Amino acid sequence: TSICGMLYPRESESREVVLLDGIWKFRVSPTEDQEKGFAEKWFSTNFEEWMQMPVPSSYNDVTVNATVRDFVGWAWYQHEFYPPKRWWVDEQRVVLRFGSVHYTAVVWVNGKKACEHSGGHLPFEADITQLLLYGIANLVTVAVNNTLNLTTLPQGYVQHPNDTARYPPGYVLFHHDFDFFNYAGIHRPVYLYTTPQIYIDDITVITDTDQDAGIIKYIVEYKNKQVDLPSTPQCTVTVFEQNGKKVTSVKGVTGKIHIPKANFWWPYLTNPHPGYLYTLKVSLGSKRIQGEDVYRLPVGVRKVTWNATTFFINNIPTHIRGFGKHEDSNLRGKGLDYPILIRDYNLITWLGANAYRTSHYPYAEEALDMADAVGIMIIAESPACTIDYFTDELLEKHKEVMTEMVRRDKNRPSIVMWSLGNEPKSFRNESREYFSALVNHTKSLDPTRAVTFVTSQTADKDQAVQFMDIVCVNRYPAWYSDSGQTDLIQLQVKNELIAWHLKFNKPVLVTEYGAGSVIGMHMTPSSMWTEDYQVITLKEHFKAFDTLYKEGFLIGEMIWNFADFATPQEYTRPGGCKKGLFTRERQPKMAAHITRWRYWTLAHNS
Ligand code: GCB
Repeated sequence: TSICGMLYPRESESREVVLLDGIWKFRVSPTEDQEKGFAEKWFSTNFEEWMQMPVPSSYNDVTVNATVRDFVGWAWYQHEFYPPKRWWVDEQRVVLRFGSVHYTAVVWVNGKKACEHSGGHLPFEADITQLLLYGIANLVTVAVNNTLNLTTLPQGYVQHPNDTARYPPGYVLFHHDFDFFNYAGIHRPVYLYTTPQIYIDDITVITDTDQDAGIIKYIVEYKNKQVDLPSTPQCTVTVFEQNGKKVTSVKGVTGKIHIPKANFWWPYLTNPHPGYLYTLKVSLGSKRIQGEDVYRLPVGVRKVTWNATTFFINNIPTHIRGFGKHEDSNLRGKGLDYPILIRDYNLITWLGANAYRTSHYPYAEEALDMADAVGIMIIAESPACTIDYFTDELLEKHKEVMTEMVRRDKNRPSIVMWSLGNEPKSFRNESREYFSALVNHTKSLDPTRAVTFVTSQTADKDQAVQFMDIVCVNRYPAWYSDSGQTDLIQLQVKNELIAWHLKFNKPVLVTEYGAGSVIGMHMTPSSMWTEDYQVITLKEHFKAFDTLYKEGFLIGEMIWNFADFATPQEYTRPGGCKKGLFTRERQPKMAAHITRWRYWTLAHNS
């Protein structure tokens, strides 16, 4: 892990941002010779053969080629760019930043290695000032490998079957236990940005409320590329209202800002102005000596707390109404797409939801910017979906990922909980020490938010929930158990959730429940896979939840899933997971309409 900050690239009077997105050159390694690109140094000159590939996007569904769709191994991207000469004249520091590349990435600029990163859902960057050439084309090459193994997050398995009667020699099978397609490629924007030589490397804010006043504690970290820095650079921090009006200004690289009668950050539908964001303008250095660096950070002032039964935002008990999501859409796979992103937020507010979980990995920063601004509470999940084997090596990787996640997202008001992972084999004894160590690590990085993970176990079997702040459970009565028996849902949900609360004396949140439906399929009496069955499944859960809210320990309900999404090919999935309220094209099923009715009713009654 690097100790640098990971601020989102933002333009300012001292910083330029250039987007390198577009159509890049792309090729895959021959299956039988995965090292070929390295041996032949594909990064040193322009590719001799290539196809065209959009960036950002998963590469899998864009071509008509099954080899590309199902590819496992090293795939290669290449692109040319021209840095403007003024960057050289003004002695700017230049950084190349990838929002995410799945899974392992090696990056070269002009034939020289710039950086490597492993982990498919978090940004990485490299200072490429010394690698740039001015006056001619610059070449960036990225090698991407989507192979997963027992020390990656998520885990995966590569098999080399040796039964020659059934498989040709050298045949490779790739397998994983998590339930979504292992899309790969350059998934999020690629930026070049500049800073002065003395620059703001990181900003950390922790906010609090005191009656109707807001408090922002901040730390600015800076770095210096020059050897002789005269003295500590000057730092000025100014807070602005959403309308641009100045609130106050303080000096120093650390400090505490007091805002009388503050506009707090509230979740959607709890306040006429949810998602209120101040702007924190940080100015570092003096114009006279070194040039000044300026960065503007959106800041929401709010406080997250909880006790044994209740979850509070700004001391107000808050129920969570939402769902699990995926970064998934037609053709683009997991590639960031602005129309899909904005459509999703329009559907989220149409539903009257106030929260979602970034199941099952950290989402694009652009998506979380929307959550901050709209007032959507986020349970930010790590990419640890379905851990089967707990080892020390995996724990180290998992800690590193939590460090990178918190570093990227620590300042976001929308994030109210960190989820360490989804449905690990937490009935195993080894999961106990593993999760206890991971909670401690995460709490040391961020003591202000709840830490949890999502279990699929029952209260008597689970070994890891005991260390968590909130009990988060996935249950599928009348789907994976007692298939077809929707009349059992209320009884089972009540008994299971009460058991959790009685055993651990913690608030309980249902993070997944639901049923699959193929849009347009109807039957009465209802039957699995029809829209009618999905509606009845949700309604039976609603009735159980209403009783449990009266018991006082249930803090919310989240449906699986917001929209249908791609899975590996399986005989249990008709073209993907169909538990969406919306189709993969983001059109409503019947279930979306009843959820909308429910969520708006809950919002009005709270
Ligand atoms: C689960 C998993 C989720 C799956 C879902 C399903 O428990 O957490 O990733 O997609 O069930 O539909 O099977």
